[in-house]
Amino acid sequence: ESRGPAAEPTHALARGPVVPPTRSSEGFLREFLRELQYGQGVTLARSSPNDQYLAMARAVRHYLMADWLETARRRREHPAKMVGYLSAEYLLGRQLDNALLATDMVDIVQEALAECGISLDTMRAQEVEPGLGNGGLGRLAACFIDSLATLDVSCVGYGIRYEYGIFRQTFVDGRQVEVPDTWLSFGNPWEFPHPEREVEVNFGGHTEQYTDEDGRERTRWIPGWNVLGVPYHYMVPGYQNGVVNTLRLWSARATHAFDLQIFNSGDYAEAVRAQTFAENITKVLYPEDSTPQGRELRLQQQYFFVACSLKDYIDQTLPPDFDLKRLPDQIIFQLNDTHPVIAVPELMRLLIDDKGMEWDEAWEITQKCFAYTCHTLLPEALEVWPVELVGRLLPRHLEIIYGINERFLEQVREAFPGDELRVRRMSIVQDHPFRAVRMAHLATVAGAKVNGVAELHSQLLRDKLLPDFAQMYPDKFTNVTNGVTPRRFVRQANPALSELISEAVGPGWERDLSRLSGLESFAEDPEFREQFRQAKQANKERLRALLLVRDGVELPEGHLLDVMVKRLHEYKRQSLKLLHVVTLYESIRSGEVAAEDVTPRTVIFGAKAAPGYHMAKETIALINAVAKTINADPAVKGRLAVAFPANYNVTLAETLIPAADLSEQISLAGMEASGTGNMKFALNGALTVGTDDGANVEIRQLVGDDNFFLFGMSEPEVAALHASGYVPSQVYADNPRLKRVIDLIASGAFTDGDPGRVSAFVDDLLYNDRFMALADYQSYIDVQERIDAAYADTEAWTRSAILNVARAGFFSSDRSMHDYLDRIWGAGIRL
Ligand code: B1N
Repeated sequence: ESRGPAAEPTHALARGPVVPPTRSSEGFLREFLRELQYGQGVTLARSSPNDQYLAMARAVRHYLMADWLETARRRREHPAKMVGYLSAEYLLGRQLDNALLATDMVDIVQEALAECGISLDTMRAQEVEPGLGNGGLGRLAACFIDSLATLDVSCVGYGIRYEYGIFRQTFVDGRQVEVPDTWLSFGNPWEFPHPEREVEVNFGGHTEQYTDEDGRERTRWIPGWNVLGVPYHYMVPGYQNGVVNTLRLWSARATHAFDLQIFNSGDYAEAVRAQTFAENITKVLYPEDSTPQGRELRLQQQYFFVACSLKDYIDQTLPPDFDLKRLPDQIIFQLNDTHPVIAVPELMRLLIDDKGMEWDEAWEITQKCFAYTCHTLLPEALEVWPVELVGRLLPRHLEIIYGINERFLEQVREAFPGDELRVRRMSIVQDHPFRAVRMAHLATVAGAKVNGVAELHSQLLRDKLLPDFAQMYPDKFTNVTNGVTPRRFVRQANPALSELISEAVGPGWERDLSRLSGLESFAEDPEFREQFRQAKQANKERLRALLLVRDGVELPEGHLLDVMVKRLHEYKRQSLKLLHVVTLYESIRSGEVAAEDVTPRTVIFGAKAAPGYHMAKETIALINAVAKTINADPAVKGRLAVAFPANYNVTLAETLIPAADLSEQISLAGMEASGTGNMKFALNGALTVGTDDGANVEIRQLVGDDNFFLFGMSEPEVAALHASGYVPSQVYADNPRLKRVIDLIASGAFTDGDPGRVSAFVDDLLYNDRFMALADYQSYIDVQERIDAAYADTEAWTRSAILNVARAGFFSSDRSMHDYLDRIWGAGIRL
């Protein structure tokens, strides 16, 4: 398709560069009113808040447009190596505030809106956040593309435009009920559809051999059906640096040919059904975090978006005459977990079948174009796809996977002669318990590099999850500890603290977070500590106001705010937190401690459970039941409260995290790959109570033992207990306090006297307890008692909190990106 006008423009305006609108409140007002009147087609007087929001969002967008077009031009004209970030999830969070911060327009916009009688806060509240991810993995992708734009690295994020993102969580009688996330229903001012850049994606059918003109034996894929992928572009602005990168999300449509064929057959209803069938592919985000269910539609989603992305890159982004031998000089595709790994055989297929390359050459190129990030240690989280399914959906890809595996296993046999057990362990195709493709093995064999997401995780990845591979390819394995963007999670989420930081260390720390170390000396300054406490207090007030209108919850004042927010999963051990809450409650109720002697504490939970995850849903119901009982009991009033606001998401996190005093990071050691919430809390001046797991290890090393509450078994201790045989019921029997707490829950004290509603939870703890909550119980109770005492020493606590902020600069995702550049993406990517 040709681009540009048919003839040379004659008017200066048409030749000139893109002119951004005037940066003043009047300039913005003009853009806003133009969008309202000409874009929405309403007058200010008749406009709804949604009209106003859409118009103002588009007006803000105008200020990014010149930079977006200029960044794209620059990248075309100086083609540096690009990062193609392949991720099935991007948990972006709201866009408006991020765009205002990137353009430094908050004040201008606020003033202009005030002239119209509109409050910026009302506008902010209109936006439904794009929830195109489940949790940490999706949010990480969003932080990474933010950092790459801020560092001016050429990057396109590729992903899926789910019509329904992560479900909205509601509670009915304390139990989770999922409601569809209709985030697109009021219009989306942040996306740019490009139907003219649609690409075709094939599925099904069979393969056949043929002889080409040069007499070569070749294979071709005769697909059974296909769909179209339409790209939607999103701006990814850097922080006040004139750079705007692109996020390209794909949406599925029925192909026109297919449509037309059926339409011509006269079966209108059938034509519409075909449409629906195709569009199903990007209909909904699978809501499993960490434990994907092997559903056919999910594999369709995965292949759909990587096929679109590779085709788009090769056919539309590279120059038309590009020599594909040089592909590794131009792109590195980063695989965000195994979800996009089907891109490996897809690139092989493109190079061999479509471009006529020989296998060995295509494989050499492919191996340089991919790198793989693993995000888990749970064996059940490693994706495997049944051979039968892959063969039916992607018959050519299955052949290619077999081809890769055959050659790979030959190398294994060469390196380890006679070790057939090893060959079977390492094979990309497993035979037991069913024949399936192991996507992590495929990614590891194909990837130039394989990384874990925190030091401990990378070590366990090498030693426990993929030891055979680490032995064979020691140089492939590396670590990049995760990070979070300081723009969204400090600057935007915590204006009070941000102002303090700027006063202390000067401006610009948002793009060089190592400068937070300049706060170190301020920890000793009583006046600064007082200001720091005031900032925390202001954030608590903000949270109070939000929870009151959002959830009808009234937070008590003056409490230690103890926060556990993350997906609900047994390995994360919300159950252990609950045992602590019931322990506190029981000790006051029984008169063991006087209420006046208890450090007042409010515990806040936020967690979605995968809809099919039974034990997780039982845990949610029990947390709500315990909260209801405790909050209604005058015996603990003013001393202990529990809140569980529904639908924890990025937007809530932005208000919740800055208000927290205590960050709960209590997974069983060796289970949480990294965690990223832990980093956000530390950067916002909460102290961590945590196990020696994931990135907690590095947080503790950096902030120091005195400023971190460590408890529980270490990973080697967990392994030893597993090996020696763990009997949770014995722990229960041996610990009278634990026994009282579990007996209280089991008695139905929190469930209207009904033990039936808690028996699944209790039985699992006593007779299974896969994640050893009972084994860590006493240690957890002990550390929480130390926390109560520590919180009472206000000055010492504040000093520790400041030191957490000062020493957590390492956890900027900008640093993570530098590490990817140094250790994985290699030379050729300009900075
Ligand atoms: O990825 C985060 C880590 O900080 C967390 O520790 C880790 O649990 C998380 C299948 C996942 N691992 N695996 C997933 C998500 C969705 C899905 O369908 C797996 N998420 C993580 C960032 O590194």
